[in-house]
This record gives sequence, structure tokens and C-alpha cells, in this order.
Amino acid sequence: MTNRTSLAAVATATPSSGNPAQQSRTQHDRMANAIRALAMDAVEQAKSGHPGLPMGAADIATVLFTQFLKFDPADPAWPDRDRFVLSAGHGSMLIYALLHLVGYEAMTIDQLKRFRQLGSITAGHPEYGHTPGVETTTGPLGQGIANAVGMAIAERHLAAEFGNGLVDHHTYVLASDGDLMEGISQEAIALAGHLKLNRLIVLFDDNGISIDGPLSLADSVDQVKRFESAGWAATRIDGHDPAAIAAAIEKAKTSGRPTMIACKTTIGFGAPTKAGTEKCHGSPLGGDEIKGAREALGWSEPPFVVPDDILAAWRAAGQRSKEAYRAWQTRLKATPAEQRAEFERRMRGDVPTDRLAGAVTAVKEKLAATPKDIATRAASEFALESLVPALPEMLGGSADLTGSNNTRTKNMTVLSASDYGGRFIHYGIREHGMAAAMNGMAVHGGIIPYSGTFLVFSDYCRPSIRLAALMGQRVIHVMTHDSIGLGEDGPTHQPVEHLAALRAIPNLLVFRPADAVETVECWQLALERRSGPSVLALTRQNLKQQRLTLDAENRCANGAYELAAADGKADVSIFATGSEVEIAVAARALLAARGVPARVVSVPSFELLFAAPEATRKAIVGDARVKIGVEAAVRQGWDAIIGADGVFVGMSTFGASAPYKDLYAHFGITAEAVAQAAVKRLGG
Ligand SMILES: Cc1ncc(C[n+]2csc(CCOP(=O)(O)OP(=O)(O)O)c2C)c(N)n1
Repeated sequence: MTNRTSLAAVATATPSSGNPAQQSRTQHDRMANAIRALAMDAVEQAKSGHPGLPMGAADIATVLFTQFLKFDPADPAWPDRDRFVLSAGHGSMLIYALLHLVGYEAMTIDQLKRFRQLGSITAGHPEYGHTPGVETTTGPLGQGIANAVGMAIAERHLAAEFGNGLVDHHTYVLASDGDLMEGISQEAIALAGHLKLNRLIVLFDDNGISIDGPLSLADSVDQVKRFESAGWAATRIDGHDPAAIAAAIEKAKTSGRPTMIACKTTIGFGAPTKAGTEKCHGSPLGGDEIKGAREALGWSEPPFVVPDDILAAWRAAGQRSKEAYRAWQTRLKATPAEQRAEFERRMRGDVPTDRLAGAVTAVKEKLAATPKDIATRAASEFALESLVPALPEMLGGSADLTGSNNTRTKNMTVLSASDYGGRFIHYGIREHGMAAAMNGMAVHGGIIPYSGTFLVFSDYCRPSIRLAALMGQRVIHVMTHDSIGLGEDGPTHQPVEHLAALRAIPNLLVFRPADAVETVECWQLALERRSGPSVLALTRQNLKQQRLTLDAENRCANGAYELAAADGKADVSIFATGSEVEIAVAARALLAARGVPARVVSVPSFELLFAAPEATRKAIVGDARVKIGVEAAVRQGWDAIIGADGVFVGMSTFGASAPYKDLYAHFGITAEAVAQAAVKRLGG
């Protein structure tokens, strides 16, 4: 322990009051020690948690929150606040302590005492929407830093649109060794460097310790060189030296590039025997160790007590941005009414319902006038040609599959370091980083991110899709090439289990539209949905337009609907999604020719069907003697519609490489197979 003497020496000094930006070293240490003590105490009380990171990073956080971060505890949603992302979410007590100290009303000392307990706002890891002041949900390492890239893109994009008077803020990240070891961080760092996101500042808690022990067990990357090679400014400092931390952040703010500051710290700083070791990473320190730490830090207060003068200094830090806040409000008021209303609408996340409905109707009218037998990915592009101009908040992209995903419309310009106002992002081959950046844009506000890749690569972004669902964010994933129907690329590219896997994520809507009309309807539902993400699974191959007459109503809204009625009372209900709907329709005709009345139900979204009122759902599902599901994917999930004794025509193995029509025949997903299965089940 090297910190013991210096800390003991400063412990009794009187704090300076006044300008917190120029507080003395003594004052700084006592303020940082308040974080350390609260973290130790809360983790001890919960008998669970991670004291090491908050104790080690307390100096960094103190400098950031008392001298740099622009925020107002009275208005956690202030659009132009700086964003602070605790990417190393396991160190959640760091942010909870900070929120308490700077004066977020909801973060009472009682909440800290109830760390990690049911109903508290001090959840195990920081959760967006659960705790005012938490900007994004973190815990799965690497996600936070990648979210922050999206926030920084959102900031520059909105600044390009609304001007620096309304949008001009920084995004700060506290990242750990674990964050930087995760692969997603490479995607995020490379994208941020390429886009020269100079308002993004990463403070790396460079403590050289993870759960298994010293980092040297598993890693020997020179992080400064790594960031520099990705186009960042990067530097190494003593993370316990407030002057060095402040100087580095000051410099970062003037850089033309994003900055990474590697702050050398001691994990568990202050703990007499456990500091600097993995022993303080993820478990309570224990009574003796806490007693020793209190002595080492010169902190004589009982658990959960912060001396008045220190609390007052922290609360003063919480008021630092009042003037900036007022000035911003004044600028907002001086903004021309129309622009101001648009900015406020965008930040509230209200879609312009009339404009959206108008765009959807225009697309449907065109499809009724001139039906299109096109792939649903092309139908999506056709819809986007109307939707993108109607909704300026839509920010599109693709992970290097732009021509395949059809996500870029004709008039979209590219968002780049020289034009942040562009509305299309070439994310590069970085599906995970892309999905996480989209989450960051969504939580930033003002943007509805949508982007594209192949459905099979949903696995590459699944952790971020899950977090979008957990956070309830409107993020829209266009995922094309959605089955064996993609053909010759073969089983590596043919999703089989992916629809089921995505449907397993709570609060995610998975849409698989059957034709051009359903595609625009599904887009409308995804855009209107404020409370969670959506996936649009779209085909590569052309499909017949099933809906030939104009429907004012969005027939996909209940998740499923009867597309073709039976001739008389149905003996058979055929349920199908996407490209298999036309197979179901053909099977119905074959059955009709054999005198078997069958109906076809298109099921663009399981989740919406299951959420529909019971009577509606029962009417849609019906009571035909035989229920058949048709989907070129695995059966998992289908029993909820067709029953455990229902007939399923789909896939049970991986696909194969061949022209798609050969594959459908090979795997027996054909109208004949469906009709035969129905007749067999009817006992014919
Ligand atoms: C994606 C992911 N993998 C594994 C974990 C489990 N985990 C939590 S913290 C941690 C190691 C953290 O080491 P470091 O990032 O250096 O944090 P510190 O020890 O400095 O607190 C691991 C493996 C996780 N939270 N996220």
C-alpha cells in the first residue's frame, strides 16, 4: 500500500469551500473518499457487489463530476447534458454514490442502504429507466463504451441539424480492462476513430486487475497504441492525481479526435490488504478490511454518513451547471417556434403520426394501383422511400450490406466525419458495434436508428438487441436473407434457429412480413412502437403480393390475420409467415380442389398475436380440426399457435447450398407437402 501515508496526512485538513473547480488536494481527497466509503458500506450491507472499482476510480469520478461534467440533478433529461456512461457496470456503486452526492433527489441515502434489493433504484448493475441519472444499462462488459459511440454520433448528428446552440455536449465513459478486452470494444473504437467523434472521452480505469487476477494472465495489449492506431488521441496518466486527470480531460476537450485517457489506478484504493488485488473486485471487503480502509483513508465517519461539509461541497458540484442550464433554456426559447417544436418533439420521441400514416397510405395506394411481386427487402426499400423523408429522426445504416439490405434510399447522404448531417451510416462489418451504437442513439434521444445485416448475423448483435429490449428502446433492425430462400450462399448464411432465438427475447417484436403491403405495415408498427426494439426479417427472393386491394387498416397490428378464408367451415387452418405465406395460399388451393376447406392465416408477428385480446386471438387462431404451421425455420415456438399436436412444415436441420427453389423442394417445404400433411391428418 503506497497510498496510506499520503491519505492519512490529508485526512484532517480543513476543506476549502468556494469554487469546487479549484478545490484543494485535501478537499478532493475527502470528496473522493466519500465515494469510497459509501461503496464499501453499501456492498457490505448488501453482502454483495463490487467495491474495488468505485474505490479505485473515485479520483477520476470526482474530477469529472466536480470540474467537467455538465449536468443538472434537477433535470436528468436535459437534452444537452453531458452523458456519463459507466461502461464497467459492475462498479455500479460508483454511479449511485455520485448521484447521491451531487443531489439527484431520488438517490437518497436510504437507496444506497438498499443497494441490490428488490424495489430499490440501486439495482445490481445500472439500469436505464430505473434510476434517474443512469444514461444506459451496463453490466455486460463492452456494451457501454459501444453505446457511448452511438451517443456521440447522435450528438454530432443533432448538432448538424439543430445547431450547436441546442446540441453541444460531451460523452464521457468510464471503461475497465474487461470493457477493452471484449471484442465489441474494437468495433466501437474503430468506428469512433473513423468518424472523428471528438466529443467522446474515454477514461480507462487502468488497474490491471480482473476477476481471475492480474491482467497479465490473459492480456498484454498496449491500449494507448491500440486507440492511437484507431485514430484516437490517447495518453497515460496517474489516475489518483487529480491535477493530471483534470489536465488530461482539459486537453481532450480541445482535441479533433476522440480521446482515451488511461488512468493508472489501484483497485480497491485504501483497502489495507486487498487493494491492488482481485480480492476486492467483486465481494464485500469484510469488517476488518473496512476498518483498516477507514483508517488508511482517514475516514472516521460511521457507515453511510458523509460529513456535512463534504456533502455540501458535492451538492455545490451538482449546481455547477446551473448557469449553463439557464443559458441553454434561453437559447431554446429564442429558437424559431417551428424549429423549437421540432427539436422538442424529436427529443420526446413522438413520431409525427399524421405524416407517418400519410406515408404508409401513399405506399399502400401505390401497391394497390400497381402490385409488386418483389422481395420483402425490396418492399422495405420501397416503403423507406416514403418513410425516411416523412420522419427526419430516422437514421439508417448497414453493416457493409447496403445493397443487400436495401436500407439506403435514393436521397440519403452518408454520415461522415466531414458531414455529420448525413442520414446513412456505413457501419462497416461490425454488427455488434452497430447494434450497440444504435442503442446509444436511441437512449440519447432525437433519433430512431435503423440498420441492416443478414438475419443469420443477428447472433453477432444479439447481446445488444437484448439490451435494447431490456431498456425498452425503439431500435429497428432490418435483417434480410431470412431463410433457405437466400439460396446459393448455403447453410452458413441460412438462418434456421434465428427467428425462434429472437422470439425468445422478451419485449422484442420480430416481424416477418409476407409481401410488400405487410412490409410497410410492419414498418409502421415498428416506428410507432415507443417501448422496445423490432426486427424486420425480410426475404432475398421475390414474393407475390398477396394483398391486392387497399386496406385502410393495418392488418398486421394484431400480429396475425386471416388472409384467405375457407370455402365454408374450415377443416384446416394453415398458419405461415413471410415467404411461406404464398406456399400456404397454394396449399389452400390444392386442398380446395380436393374438397377440403382450408383457411390461411398470415402471422407477421408472434408477439403481437400473443399480446392481442383473448377473443381476438381465439378468432384469429380459430378451431379448425387441423392446424398447420409453415415456416422455413425450426419448429420451436410454433406450438403456442398450432398446439403440440399441430403439423409443422419447416426445417429441422441446417440448410444447404443450391438455388432456392431446389432447396424448398429438397426440404419438403412445398404446397404439395402442406396439402398432403393436412389430408393425412384429416385421415384421408
Ligand atoms: C460480457 C461480460 N463477460 C463477463 C462478465 C463478468 N465480469 C464482470 S466484471 C469482470 C471482470 C472485470 O475486470 P475489470 O473490467 O478489470 O474490472 P475491475 O476488476 O477493474 O473492477 C467480469 C469477467 C461481464 N460482466 N460481462
